[in-house]
Amino acid sequence: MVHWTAKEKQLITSVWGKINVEQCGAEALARLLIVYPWTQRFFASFGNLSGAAAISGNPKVHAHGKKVLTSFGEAVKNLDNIKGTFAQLSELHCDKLHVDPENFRLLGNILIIVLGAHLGKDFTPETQAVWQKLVNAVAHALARKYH
Ligand code: HEG
Repeated sequence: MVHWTAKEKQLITSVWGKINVEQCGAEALARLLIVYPWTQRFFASFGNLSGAAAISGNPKVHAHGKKVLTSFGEAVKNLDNIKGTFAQLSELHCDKLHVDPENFRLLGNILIIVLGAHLGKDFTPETQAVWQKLVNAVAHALARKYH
């Protein structure tokens, strides 16, 4: 199990309190689809993904990005049980959605970039390192039920 110090927990919740989940979630998913275009294959039902402008303006991308980051927020609220929190979602992504778990790491790293862009100098190296630890833990938990 990943262990969190009181300081780490405080840095995580402080960032979470500062960000707009809808906006950052939409932006992170859009960037994933733009920077790693092969990830578009999982979202064939989302309509027009032809190019950065279409992706960024796509309402389904926006809604799904919000959904994903809101779900990510369950990790923030359950730092001491991230594996349990994502057990069902891990099964869903493996068995039903067939999402390659490498994509969880890609999205986590993009989320770090989006947070840095939104927080500016508030995103200190210490905060960045803790968030890197968090996105790694979430990616690991989401990949855990894969077989
Ligand atoms: Mg996933 C559905 C969470 C990364 C592809 N994702 C979902 C749902 C949640 C979720 C809560 C809705 C589940 C439901 O309907 O019951 N996803 C989630 C998290 C993360 C993540 C927390 C990582 C932090 N997802 C992720 C990545 C991909 C992906 C990286 C693909 C590149 N998710 C995916 C797809 C669906 C979901 C294709 C179904 C979308 C739909 O058709 O509505």
